[in-house]
Amino acid sequence: MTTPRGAWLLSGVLAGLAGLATSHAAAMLLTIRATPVVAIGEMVIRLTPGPVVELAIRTLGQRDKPVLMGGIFVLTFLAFAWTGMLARRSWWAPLLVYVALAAIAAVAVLWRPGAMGLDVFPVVIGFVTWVIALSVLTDPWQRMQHHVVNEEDRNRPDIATSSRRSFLGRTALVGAATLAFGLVGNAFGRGRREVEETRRLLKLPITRHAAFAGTSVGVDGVEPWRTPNGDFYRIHTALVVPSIAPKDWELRIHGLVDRELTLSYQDLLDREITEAWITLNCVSNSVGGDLIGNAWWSGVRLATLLEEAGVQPGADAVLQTSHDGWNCGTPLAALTDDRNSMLAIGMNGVPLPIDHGFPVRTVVPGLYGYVSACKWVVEMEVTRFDQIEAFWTQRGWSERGPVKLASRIDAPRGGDDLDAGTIRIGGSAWAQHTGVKLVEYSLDEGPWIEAGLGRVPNVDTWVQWVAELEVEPGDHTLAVRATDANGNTQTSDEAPPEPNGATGWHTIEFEVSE
Ligand SMILES: Nc1nc2c(c(=O)[nH]1)N[C@H]1C(S)=C(S)[C@@H](COP(=O)(O)O)O[C@H]1N2
Ligand SMILES: [Mo]
Repeated sequence: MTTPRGAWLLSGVLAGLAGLATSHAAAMLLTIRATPVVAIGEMVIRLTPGPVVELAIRTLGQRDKPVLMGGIFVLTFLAFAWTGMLARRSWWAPLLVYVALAAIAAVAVLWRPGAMGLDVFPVVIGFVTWVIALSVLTDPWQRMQHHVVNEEDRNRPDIATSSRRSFLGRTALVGAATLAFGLVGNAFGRGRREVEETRRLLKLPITRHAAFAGTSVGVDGVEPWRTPNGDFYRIHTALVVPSIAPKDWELRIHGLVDRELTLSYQDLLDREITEAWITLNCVSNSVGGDLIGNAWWSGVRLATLLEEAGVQPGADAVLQTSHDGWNCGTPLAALTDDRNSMLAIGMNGVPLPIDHGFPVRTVVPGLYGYVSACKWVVEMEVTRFDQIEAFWTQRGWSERGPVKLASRIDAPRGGDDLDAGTIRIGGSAWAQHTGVKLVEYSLDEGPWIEAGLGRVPNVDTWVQWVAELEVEPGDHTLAVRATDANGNTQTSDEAPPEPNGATGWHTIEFEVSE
């Protein structure tokens, strides 16, 4: 007896859709911007030769993207139907198709600018769903094929009927689950899309960054002095990033204060806006690492707000709490002295991106993010360090997190193979809120030589360094160290990031050929 073709086709298509639904839901829940299918679309656009793109735009006009996405959906649809047909004869053939589809999606997702390892997670979820759903759906027919061993059985209607019944039940189940995941993904996506739309339409009383000349030393391979928002490192513990509309945002300042303050977003806009270049970095950054970025921040000074609230004697900390429940304890002094600690609403001249804390986050020059840069901040309790524990201090990180003096080589990169002759080397150095006075480099453990420095607008940003040097064929090592404005030189002692920031000289190896 033969099993119905249509049922195999349907199984393949439904299993495929189920995988798309779970991967989409996973992407939305993790707020990964592109679902795998969209990422594939973007990859196709990037791979398509220019003339073809132009031809497509000329003939299709505005419809080019819908046509592309439609084409991708049709092809995946056919591939899914095919997996169903393949499942009829073998268990491994559909698996191969799934592996191929998942591999394409993984490459597409990871190839996006600013992609992170976690971005492949939805692809993995989709793949697992495909395998499970296909086996669940085709199981009744597989059994029927295997159990029908002798000729008489072939015509036993009871076997066919029970297989059909079992298949229909499973189809309904998988179909319902697919629909549910589709709806979940859609709902989460919509919440974020709406806030994103509100954010996009916001007109804030902030300036685009004031261009500050001379900050860049103009060496190829050195990270730009101003980090574009899309390239700014992102660190948070939230799996689902809060989507908060400005009208729903409120900050309560309370604790050891004379007057409690409750601020709305509009209250912030009505105040004087302060703008400044501030370099933010993560305590988890390893020597030479890239968990650091520099932006033009716009916001309201915290010193003014805390003065209004009237801080009481004895307080030395502010426990900040995010909408997502994360918290941090910040030294009160860093929020009330003359530095530009602020409740930021703008980043590089646009409303704070959602992933960077929209609508409001804290920025404190000179402290690592884990003790200060609370995103989606909704509560500030003026208190004492001996009364509190915060998210990272509970996990063994230091109570206070002043940024350590550090420097980095961006060009050349470790492992580069260069031509003999003159090369330009460079990178950056930072000692937020103290300032960097001197950067030196040493080639092949030779003497320390002073590098040139770019200009900086204040002591709260990183500074670029540059040098020109002659290199001869062979293997080389290059090290860098900085000295801060107080005359302290970076220690060569190597310390890991935990518990309060890495130390050591960034040292790289490169090769020079004839
Ligand atoms: N709500 C919330 N805020 C947070 C964090 C977090 O996990 N949750 N991480 C902190 C850490 S460790 C750093 S280094 C900075 C990173 O800010 P960014 O993602 O805008 O670069 O945010 C800080 N603020
Ligand atoms: Mo961090």
